[in-house]
Amino acid sequence: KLLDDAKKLAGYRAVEDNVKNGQRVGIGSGSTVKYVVDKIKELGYTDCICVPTSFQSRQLIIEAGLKLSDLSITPELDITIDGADEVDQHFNLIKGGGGCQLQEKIVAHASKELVIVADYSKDSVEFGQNWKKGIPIEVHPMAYVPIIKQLSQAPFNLKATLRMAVNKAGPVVTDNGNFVLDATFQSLNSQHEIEKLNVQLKMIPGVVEHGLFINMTKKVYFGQTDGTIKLRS
Ligand code: DER
Repeated sequence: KLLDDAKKLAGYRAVEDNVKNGQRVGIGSGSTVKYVVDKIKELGYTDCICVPTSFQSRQLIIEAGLKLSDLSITPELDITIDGADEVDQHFNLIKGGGGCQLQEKIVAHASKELVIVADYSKDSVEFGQNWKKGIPIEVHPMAYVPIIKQLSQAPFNLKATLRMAVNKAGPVVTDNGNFVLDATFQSLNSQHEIEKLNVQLKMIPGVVEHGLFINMTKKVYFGQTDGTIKLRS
């Protein structure tokens, strides 16, 4: 309940502060973003044009009766509001807890601004301080075994495991038909190392996208348990 209220606080305030009726809005994925859509609807912003980042996000837009579009029709967005699994003091994000990182990063990249909404549990100083499940890496199914092997070696030294589904036999299959690896790391204690990894991961054939969102946002709303909001910007 406390956590949910914190998510709601962040989602509502981010919309109140940043969205105007008629804007082209990227809608992220996850549980916090649900409140973003609720607030857009509540404010009656029926002229907003909304682009989803997953089947879940698309359903939220449709069920709220908001205008649905896609990047083919609306290739440039004014703002994307999305959740995160962790945000460190340098605005490095770990995303992909919900397995939606590919479309989230594409839509964020197509936006003039990315605003993150999160509950207090995502608020970190050091990278990897709170989120211990590793970096989500979306991979083509044919290559997951060789990629796990390559990730275990230098220069990565990551322990990657295939994300298995809970309500389906076998691995999680993303909205794009790919698998997800969760890659835990010992220490990534410099911005330089994080930025290097951000690029190196994408160079591995078969890696489609990953959940490191580096230098993509400058504004994060953290909902607190006491009804307040902590804004990092
Ligand atoms: O998958 C993602 O990147 C989502 O944004 C997600 O990790 C945030 O999830 P939450 O809002 O349900 O905590």
